[in-house]
Amino acid sequence: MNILLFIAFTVFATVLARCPADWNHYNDRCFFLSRDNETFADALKLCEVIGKQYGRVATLATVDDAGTQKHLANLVAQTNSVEFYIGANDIVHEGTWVWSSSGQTITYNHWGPTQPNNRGGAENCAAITYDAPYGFLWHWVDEPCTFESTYICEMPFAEVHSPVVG
Ligand SMILES: *[C@@H]1O[C@H](CO)[C@@H](O)[C@H](O)[C@H]1NC(C)=O
Ligand SMILES: [Ca+2]
Ligand SMILES: [Ca+2]
Repeated sequence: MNILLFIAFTVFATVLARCPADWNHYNDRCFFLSRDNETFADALKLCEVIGKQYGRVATLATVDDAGTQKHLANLVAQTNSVEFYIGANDIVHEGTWVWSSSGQTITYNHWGPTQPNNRGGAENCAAITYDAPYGFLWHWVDEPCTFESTYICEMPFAEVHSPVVG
């Protein structure tokens, strides 16, 4: 094969594979469910490391509307884990919840009963959890950031670019 055609084909094939095989596509993002339990800081770091393998900036999931919440709830319900970190945290200012992706204050939330309660004055990281007897049906809970949990990474859904040739 002509080398330029080969390169063009490779680039084209790569951008068409917009979410890696083990990632889930929803709207403008790709999501990844971990199987490992990590602290919030380690989870965030690991998302970034995984994203770099695909040349993208990955972070913990930004659950910023009801559609994304519902989609992720359906996705995590298919796993054995009952708790997943998302990107919301109030580490910098107690009570001011921001997304790790953007630093922007959250505008949508899906807190469970009595959450966020900052129990012990030390709960600054959000997870979605299933605990039906307590009314948590993949609702959000604030946890100590040192709690080790599975987590959801996200990265942008790559745009389709024009192939190099053609
Ligand atoms: C993660 O933590 C959960 C809950 O404590 C546990 O059931 C599960 O086995 C852990 N997973 C790993 C991979 O350690
Ligand atoms: Ca807090
Ligand atoms: Ca809490």
